[in-house]
Amino acid sequence: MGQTFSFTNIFSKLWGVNKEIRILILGLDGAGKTTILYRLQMGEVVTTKPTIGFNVETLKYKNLTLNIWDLGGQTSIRPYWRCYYSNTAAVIFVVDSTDKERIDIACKELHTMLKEEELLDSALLVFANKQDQAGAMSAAEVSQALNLTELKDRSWSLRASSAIKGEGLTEGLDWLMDVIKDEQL
Ligand code: G3D
Ligand code: MG
Repeated sequence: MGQTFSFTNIFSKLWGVNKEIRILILGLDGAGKTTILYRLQMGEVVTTKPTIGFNVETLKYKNLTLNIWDLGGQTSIRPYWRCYYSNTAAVIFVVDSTDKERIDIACKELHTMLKEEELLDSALLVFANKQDQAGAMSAAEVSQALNLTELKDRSWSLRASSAIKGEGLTEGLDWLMDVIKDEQL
C-alpha cells in the first residue's frame, strides 16, 4: 500500500542496461499525455520546439526512451517523423474521452500512424483518458470510435483512465510490459 508505481523502475528491472526500449506516446493536443508522464513520476520532461515544426517531448531514463508527440494537422511534416519511430517497441495513444468533436480526427491519425512500416510490429496501448469527467465516452465507445477491432496482427489494449486521479494507468502499463517482454525475449 502507498507505494507509487514507477514506470521506469519496472522497465529498468526487466531489461539489461544495454537494451534500449523506445516508446512513442501519441495523441491530439490536450489528451493528457504530459499529465500521464508527470503522474507516473517520469522525472523531468523536456519540451522542445524543433524547427521542423512540431512539439516533441523526450524523456530518457537509463535504457528507456520516450518520445511524446501531439498529433493532428501536421500532414506536411510527416516524412520527418521517421527518424523518431524506428525500433519503437510500443505506441501509447491517449484520447480525451470528452472530446467527441475530434474523436474522428484522433481515429484517422492513429490509423495513419499504425500503417507506417516501422510501427507494424509495435504493441498498442490506448488510454481512454479523462474518465473522471461527466459525459466522457466509455471505454467501449472510444474503442468503437477508433475502429480498434479493425486492427489485425497487432497486440493492442484499450484502458479507461484518469490521469488526474491516477486511475487505470498502472493496469495499462502492466499489460504493455507483459506484451513487450514476450515479444522481445
Ligand atoms: P497533452 O500533453 O496531451 O497535450 P496535457 O495534454 O497533459 O497537457 O493535458 C491537457 C489538459 O487536460 C490539462 O488541463 C490537464 O490537466 C487535463 N487532463 C489531463 N488528464 C486528465 C484527466 O484524466 N482528467 C481531467 N479532468 N483532466 C485531465 P489544463 O487545464 O492544464 O489545460
Ligand atoms: Mg503535452
